[in-house]
Amino acid sequence: MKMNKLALSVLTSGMLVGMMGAGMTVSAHTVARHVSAASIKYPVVVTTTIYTGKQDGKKGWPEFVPGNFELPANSRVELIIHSYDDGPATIPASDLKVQGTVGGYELVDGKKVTHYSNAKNDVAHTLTVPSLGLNIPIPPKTSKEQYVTVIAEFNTGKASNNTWQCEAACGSGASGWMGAMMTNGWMKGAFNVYAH
Ligand SMILES: [Cu+2]
Repeated sequence: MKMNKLALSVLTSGMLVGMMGAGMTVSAHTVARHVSAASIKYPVVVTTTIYTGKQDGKKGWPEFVPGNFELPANSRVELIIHSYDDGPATIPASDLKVQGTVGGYELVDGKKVTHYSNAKNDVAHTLTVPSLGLNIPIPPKTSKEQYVTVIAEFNTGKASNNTWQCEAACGSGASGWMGAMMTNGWMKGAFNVYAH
């Protein structure tokens, strides 16, 4: 398991703004595991990036970096997902709706979105946590942009151990559910909420 699989990108808004102001790039590979309880600011900003198999060097294996998450309990989280993937994948009808977020929507490149359609091929991946009722679909990036940005806010609730899974068939094999879809830290992983 690579180190970056364990790296967790919890940054406070203030830190993020500070880093941007300093001209630094926020990298999911280098940020701290999580902030200490005393220094938690709200909302907690978490970033992850979806890279294609071409980018990560494993053909047909797209991945979330980081692909495991640990979040403070009873906190408002702003999850920022950047995705470089332009390929749509089929997802179960039950996962087409944005669920569990504040207001029931997510922002896609700044626009409010509440649901998606398989017919329009408009989902590439999802970050779905069934035990938390959370479903965040991620559309393919358009040809006009380097990556698409999805922002969703949600409340973590009490401490719990959860697993997230991408519900879009983006992996390998005839079903699209092999490879990355079955591998922790790629298209599934931990989504744990810790007491603090
Ligand atoms: Cu996926």
